[in-house]
Amino acid sequence: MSTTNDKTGAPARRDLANAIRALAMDAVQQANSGHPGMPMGMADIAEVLWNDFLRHNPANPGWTNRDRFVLSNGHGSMLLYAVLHLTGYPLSMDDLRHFRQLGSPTAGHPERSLAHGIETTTGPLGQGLANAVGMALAEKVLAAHFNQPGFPVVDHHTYVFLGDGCLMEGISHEACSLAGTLRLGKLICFYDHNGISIDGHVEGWFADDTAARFRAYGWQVIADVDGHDPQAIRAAVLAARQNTEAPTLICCRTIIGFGAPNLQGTEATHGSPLGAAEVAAARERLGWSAPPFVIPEPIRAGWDARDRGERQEAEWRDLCARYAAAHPELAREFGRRMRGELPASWAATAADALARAAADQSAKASRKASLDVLNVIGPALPELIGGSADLTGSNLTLHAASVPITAASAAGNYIHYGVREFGMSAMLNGLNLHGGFIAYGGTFLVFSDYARNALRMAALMKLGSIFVLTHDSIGLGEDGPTHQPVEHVASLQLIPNMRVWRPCDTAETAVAWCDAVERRDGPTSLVLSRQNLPAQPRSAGQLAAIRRGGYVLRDAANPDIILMASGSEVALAMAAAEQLAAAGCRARVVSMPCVPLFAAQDAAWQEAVLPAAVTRRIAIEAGVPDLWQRFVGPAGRVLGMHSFGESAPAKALFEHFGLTADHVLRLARELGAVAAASGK
Ligand SMILES: Cc1ncc(C[n+]2csc(CCOP(=O)(O)OP(=O)(O)O)c2C)c(N)n1
Repeated sequence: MSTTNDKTGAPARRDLANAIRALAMDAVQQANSGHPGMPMGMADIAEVLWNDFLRHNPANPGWTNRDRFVLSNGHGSMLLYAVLHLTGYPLSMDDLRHFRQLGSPTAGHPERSLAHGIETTTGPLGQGLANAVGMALAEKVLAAHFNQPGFPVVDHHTYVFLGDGCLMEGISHEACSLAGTLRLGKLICFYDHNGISIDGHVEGWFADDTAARFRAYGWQVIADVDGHDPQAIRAAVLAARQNTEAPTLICCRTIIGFGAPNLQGTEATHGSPLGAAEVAAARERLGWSAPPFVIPEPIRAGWDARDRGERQEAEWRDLCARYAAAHPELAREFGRRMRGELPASWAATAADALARAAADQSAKASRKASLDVLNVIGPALPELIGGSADLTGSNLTLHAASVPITAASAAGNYIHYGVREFGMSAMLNGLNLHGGFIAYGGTFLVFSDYARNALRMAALMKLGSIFVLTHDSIGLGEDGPTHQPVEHVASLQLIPNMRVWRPCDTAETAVAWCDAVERRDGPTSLVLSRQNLPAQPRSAGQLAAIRRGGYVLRDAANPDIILMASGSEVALAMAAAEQLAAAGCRARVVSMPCVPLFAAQDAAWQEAVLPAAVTRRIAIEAGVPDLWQRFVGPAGRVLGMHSFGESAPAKALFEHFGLTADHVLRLARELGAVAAASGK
């Protein structure tokens, strides 16, 4: 390599950084696809952060007290893969050679894989940053829950790389504004201020005074740092760590594609291979003589973090052992929380919540039923951390044991997120990614659109985030069509691995909550009503069957017709079944609070609930009809919404849109169910 910079003969810092540049150029070239510019531009920053500051153990990527590192500008994934490989994570050179290939852990954008040291899935710009805000908040709250004088068992930083794109995205405002307000002092972000995005030089579309913007949020800003000067970067990180009262943004001036002699500083390096000639020229310019995918031994040794990581973790384990001796109960609880195990009492808590819900025969909004359940499970689940995007009184997310988290006190379990649905949802994901928490947050169902990509990312990452989505339909009434979801339940169902519950009463709401808490490999959307819903009578067997997602709520031997519904429309189906019975028609009512769960049941259950022989079927939902078609079949009908709602009292709206028992009766007659019954 070109130089050594000290008497020890250790490689110069620039040479260490060039290992990232070479790997990025070569992997992108090999894949003929990818983004070399950012890794080449941020390589010097990564070298300083990873070699001088980051506390992590490549042999145990999931070490509880590791620093978290988030690559929010995820298109620069090769930077992350390179440093993980170089520092000693189980990410092999072969994996780097297979960048962007099927089955390789080196996907186009980083995909969460703790085994490889990838903390979160990034790529949708800005969202990694918001995840990181959630992680930094998790650290602060956990520290408040568990640290004792002389025992800082929770004590780590959260570092983020981000670019112009992340800062242009609105979610960066939501998350960073709250991070400043909550004084997340151990969050340290590096802004890759290279002046370039895909369309070229950003002045024409991004001329903010970013430093002033972040100072206004209450951040410490270290402006104008030369992102290619290790000493300047080091000094900035030291200053960032000094300030524990405010998050820090380090604005680093960098050159995108640094080292590519003809293309650096231009958008040409952003997202395409440099080409063989330019790669060769860059090697020359950088003084990097090793062939592709070869790391000279001194460079490899300069990066290897395994010994340091083992030592750091061992020190922490020693601290934990002393903590366990001094505070045995806290230590046990800390271990449980970080392993993600529910308390031993959970089964009893869940049974209690369900028993109370089943005994409650009062008519109740399911959002209120949800609060009742939270009042039972909340005090028994210290890992449950809630919040709302400024709709606490509407979402009913604040339970009796909720304690708000403030800038001054992190020893709570409730976050007033403010009007920031997307930021909140991505922060929920960050809280869940960090570990130690089961995070939920509320907003109106209709605003799940604002948050949608974070819900999608929760599903993609298999996170147990819980989204409390109230005001589920035209049933919210007077606020009108801007607030009345029509397509949202169906559209959430379309997200793979998203479990949507739309309970019809208190008992189903209790089951939905318990299922959401227990489900740790995917998110749940709890869709809840504003208006009161009557309690439905159930046998013990029916109560147990709620967990199947779809079950017979009102039976009739040899049914002439099946009515099926979810949420508020179950009561309507029950009323219609009564009226049909009066006309001699035997109607079965199927409650379907969780379609994906029902769809996952075995064929025998599905046949028992929806016998193929009964082809007269009507589904009722105050939403778009499309997704019910699969259950009603070609001969069935769906009574749903075909337009946006209107502003009026709920009762008037159900009538206006034909969501009535009379209408169900009419359809049943059209299907011949009543005639068939009288012919028996
Ligand atoms: C939400 C979102 N919108 C659009 C994109 C597509 N995209 C990827 S990188 C990029 C430009 C980012 O510019 P910058 O952050 O300055 O990255 P750099 O060019 O410095 O690598 C865009 C628009 C994306 N990944 N995520």
